[in-house]
Amino acid sequence: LSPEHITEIYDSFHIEDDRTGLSSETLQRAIADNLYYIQGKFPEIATLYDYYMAVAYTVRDRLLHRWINTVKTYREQDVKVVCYLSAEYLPGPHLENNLVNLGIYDQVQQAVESSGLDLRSILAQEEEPGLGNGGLGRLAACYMDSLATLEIPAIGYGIRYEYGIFDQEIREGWQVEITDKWLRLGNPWEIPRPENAVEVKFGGYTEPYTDDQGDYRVRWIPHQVVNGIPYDTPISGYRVNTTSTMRLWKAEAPESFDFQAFNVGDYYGAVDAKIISENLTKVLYPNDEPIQGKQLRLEQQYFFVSCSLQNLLKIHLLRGDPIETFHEKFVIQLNDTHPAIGVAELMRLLVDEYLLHWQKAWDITQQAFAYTNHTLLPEALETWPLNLFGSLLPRHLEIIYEINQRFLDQVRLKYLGNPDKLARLSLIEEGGSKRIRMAHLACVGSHAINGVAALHTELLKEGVLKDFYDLWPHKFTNITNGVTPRRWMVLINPRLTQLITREIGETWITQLEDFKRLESLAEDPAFRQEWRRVKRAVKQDLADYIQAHQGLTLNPDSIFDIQAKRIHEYKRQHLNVLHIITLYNRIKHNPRLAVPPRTFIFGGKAAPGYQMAKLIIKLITSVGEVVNHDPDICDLIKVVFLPDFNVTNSQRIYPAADLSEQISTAGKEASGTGNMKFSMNGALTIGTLDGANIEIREAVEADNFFLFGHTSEDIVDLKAQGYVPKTFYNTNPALKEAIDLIASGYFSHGNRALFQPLVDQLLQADPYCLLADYQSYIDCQDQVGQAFQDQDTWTKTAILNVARIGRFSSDRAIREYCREIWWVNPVSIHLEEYQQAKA
Ligand code: 8GP
Repeated sequence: LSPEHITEIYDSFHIEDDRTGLSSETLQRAIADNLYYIQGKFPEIATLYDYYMAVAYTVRDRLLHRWINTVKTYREQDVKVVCYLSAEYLPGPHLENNLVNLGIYDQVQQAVESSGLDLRSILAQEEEPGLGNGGLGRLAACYMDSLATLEIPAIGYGIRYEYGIFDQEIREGWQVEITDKWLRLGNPWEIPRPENAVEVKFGGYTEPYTDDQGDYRVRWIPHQVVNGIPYDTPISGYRVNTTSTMRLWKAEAPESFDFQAFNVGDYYGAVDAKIISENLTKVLYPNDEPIQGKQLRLEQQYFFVSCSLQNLLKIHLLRGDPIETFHEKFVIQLNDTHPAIGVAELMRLLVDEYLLHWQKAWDITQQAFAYTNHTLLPEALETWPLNLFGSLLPRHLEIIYEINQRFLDQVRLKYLGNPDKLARLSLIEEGGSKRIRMAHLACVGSHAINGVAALHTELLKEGVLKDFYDLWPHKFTNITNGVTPRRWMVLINPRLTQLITREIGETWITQLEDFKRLESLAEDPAFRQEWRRVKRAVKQDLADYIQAHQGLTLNPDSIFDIQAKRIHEYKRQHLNVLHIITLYNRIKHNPRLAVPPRTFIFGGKAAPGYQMAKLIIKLITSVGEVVNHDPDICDLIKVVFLPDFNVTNSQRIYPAADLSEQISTAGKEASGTGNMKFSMNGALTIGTLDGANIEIREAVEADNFFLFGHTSEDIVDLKAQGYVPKTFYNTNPALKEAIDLIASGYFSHGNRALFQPLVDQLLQADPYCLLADYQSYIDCQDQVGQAFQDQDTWTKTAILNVARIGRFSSDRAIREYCREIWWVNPVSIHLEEYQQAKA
């Protein structure tokens, strides 16, 4: 359009009050309107879900004009943008979060109530997007929230999985996986943009040619082309106009029919091709399973990365900027190695499609990318078999060879006559069958590499990435994770939010360090009493929920001792179980034993192919079956497994905890973020010196944290000396009794075989050193039990935990990324005046 036409359109453009107004009357009108015109329903036949959709569209309208102004401002001001590339996002339900961020919770509640409805039951209709496995995906969502709140220009790119992480049901104590059909009833938050579709190539071969300048060039003749369709979801910031974009890609066949196949009579073959393309974004891969041979997973990674980079280059050129300044306008964060293929893809785009010279393209690439590592577990470090990689991405394989050759030439100069060093650093793993090391590609192609907690970054530098650290120490930084206080406090714990805000004001919501002002209140007995009253009420809420859903009666005055996270041997849910059995045995031996009542609550999914993790779930539920119904126990111990741990369910859990279990083997948990959510909501932590626990303990101070277990150094030494778990078993009667009870079939109706694999693993290998940490854990739990008897001191400690947790806000983490890695600045968004007047 000509500029005159555009001005004309703007002049005639009017945003109706019904789409922007924030008064409860206007909102009520808008909801009725959307029910009628979007859902096509009238009140007599509308379902609660229809109302949810009507409210969601009403709120989305309010976001849209902030979103449009955001996009417009970034376009006009030529700002530098953060591009977060992540194969996973776990944003949780959008509606309530948007109400909080826009500051219209009360108005919408009133509007809904005037129509005779209840907001909580409308909110409960929302199906959350389960587009991630756990920590890594949820971190991406917290960072999107903080980026918008801090007014940092950002786009989050990812995959629009049709089926997210499976829903978990528990049947006869076992996990059963159910397909997550989250899109079944429609998704009001996303806007498809088919006009911005891009093409992604796969397979085929490459051929050299000489360009007009006489330069040697390569072109890629693919075997298959898939279309990427972007679906945009607006991400609101807290009480700012900035509304960022989460852009997720869906795969589609370029043509709905392959006409050639159709014409020769192969109708079904033609439809097959369509199905094959669309399979690409069908399902999220669960982690903790070997990725060996999962070609589709590599296809997914390349697909979303290629779509995203093509999209970025297009935005850059549309803004009228020359291709050479790409890295000045965009910085691309790799959320783990899943999008690391982006390094080779950007090189391909710059060299093959935009015809830059290699060195220029490489400078741009290295300056654009940065890489975050999220795990030290060797089984999670991605490598791809060379032949699989080459047949899927022949051009990228050539590019990786070239990157590697130039890189190793540099290494050779630095480490004369050290072939081991070369082999260790190479992007290609030699030996049996060659593989591409994605972490190495990420390191070589990035200007910054970070771990997610202080210990984790140190271990990266000493361990898996040591050779890279020796080569480029300046590239390494630590950025300890954080979580957003908007969702993880304001939204999930309104009672505590109100109490805190009444005392210290509301600045903490965006400056969590202001929680410091609670310190002096910890000394105030009246405040402590109110705090306790809030905690009691929140625990009662969870007890009611469990009563209603599982028919179990819980004692809200017992210690709510909670472990909620993915089920994994390194996270040691079974160590927690050993403690439960130990307590059980003690009470059985001495029925008059004075122990404070405890409710053990577990939540978490096991990867569908991870048998040992599934057996741990079965162990928890089986121990619960016995303990919960044993009259000798007099309800002193209750064990609950809450099915289907996801963002929605986790929101009921964190506020209700007295004790947060963070008991991974030291050196294994990169950071943890659940530890921060529990502590922020006033739980005390029992934990090892692992991940961010170390920094949390430093922040809240040692006296206010229950520490146990071997350090990561101890664990290394222990293993170096030849760890023999049996020794601990043979010399510790309580431990032996607990393990023997499992082995005896006591918890499995006499079936000794059931838990044998778990018992064998502990006695023969115990790779995560449960037995070595057992006694220290039990002693520490005894201290917890003691401490809980003194409710007043316990409360004081809880308040101090909250007061000192400010550092673990994702706002702090994002500020650090901005300052140290991204070099980006905030940009304020002003709503155009006539719109502002209306608002
Ligand atoms: C997780 C880490 O396990 C956790 O400690 C950390 O808090 C979180 O990332 C955010 O940094 N890592 C993963 O979820 C992960 O590595 N997933 C990929 C292996 C699939």
